[in-house]
Amino acid sequence: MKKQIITITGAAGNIAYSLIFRILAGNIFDQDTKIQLNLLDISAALPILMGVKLEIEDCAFRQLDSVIITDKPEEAFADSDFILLVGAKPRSKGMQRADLLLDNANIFSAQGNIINENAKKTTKIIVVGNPANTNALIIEKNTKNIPTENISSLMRLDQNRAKSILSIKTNCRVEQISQLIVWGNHSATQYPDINNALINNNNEKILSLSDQWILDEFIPRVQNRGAEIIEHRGKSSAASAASAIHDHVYALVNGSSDWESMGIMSSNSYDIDDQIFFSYPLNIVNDEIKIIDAVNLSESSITYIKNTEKELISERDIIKDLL
Ligand code: NAX
Repeated sequence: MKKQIITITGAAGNIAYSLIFRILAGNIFDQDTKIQLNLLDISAALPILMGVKLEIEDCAFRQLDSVIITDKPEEAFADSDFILLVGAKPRSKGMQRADLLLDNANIFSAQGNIINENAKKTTKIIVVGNPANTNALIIEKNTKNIPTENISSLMRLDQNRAKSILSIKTNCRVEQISQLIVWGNHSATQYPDINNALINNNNEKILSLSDQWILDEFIPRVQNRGAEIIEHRGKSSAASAASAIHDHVYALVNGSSDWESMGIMSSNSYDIDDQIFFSYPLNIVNDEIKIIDAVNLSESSITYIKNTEKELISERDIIKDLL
């Protein structure tokens, strides 16, 4: 029997409540592969985790092997094939962004050290808790035993949002759209780049879109979609975030024929500072993530890209003591 161990942190939270069921009902692995879930949260959340475990069992998922619930990161990370770092502190009323950054940075640096000591070298780490890209950098610096290329941060939610907004505008299906990517940070400075996008492998429809729609509607709508969801739901994105994490892990396992957006350690590609996690257009082939070279960038695209790079450098400055 083949088995994959998936660790989810923040497992008593909102995203996890969708994510767990999306993974177990999904098609990331072939149907003969069983899944062991290691669910980690803080001690106060253990009763909730017990309720979640009972619900998982009640689904009688064919692919489920077992569920471990724990407040001990050492136990949660042991032997894991995928570590989904979702758990983080939410921003409370009156809290400054820098304080949140530091609070969450401390969580990620502590978890990085424990992963380094307890996880397999081959484990793949996906950082979701915000600020996801900068937390991924902290994880990278604190997991010397794990190859850098095994660490990525979630940008697929932003990419999915861009695809769905474009599909509604152009009256086409999402699967007809390709090469639509998001550069930079998972924040309002991200750059959803429509310039290389295709519909049915053709750029005619994209070229017919007005600059006014792209600049004043499409880009800001994708950048601020998280806030738009909060405005309507009174809560942040959870089901769509979970679905995007599923898609991200699916692409890591099965590869991707389309361009993917993920935060990965920059290696000066596209002249971006080499010590930040930056979302690039990527291909994933045979378990290897490769930045797509020579994507066409207009002057305006470079301005957007430099702006989001600047934000990531300033986030890094705030947490530099933890690197
Ligand atoms: P919730 O507040 O519902 O859940 C967070 C959970 O993390 C809680 O159960 C909490 O007890 C747990 N937690 C806190 N500290 C922990 C620790 N040290 N170890 C283990 N668990 C810990 O938040 P939720 O809506 O699930 O969002 C989780 C994170 O995802 C947030 O940081 C959020 O900002 C981020 N997001 C990132 C996205 C991305 O695309 N990268 C999109 C969605 C989401 O906004």
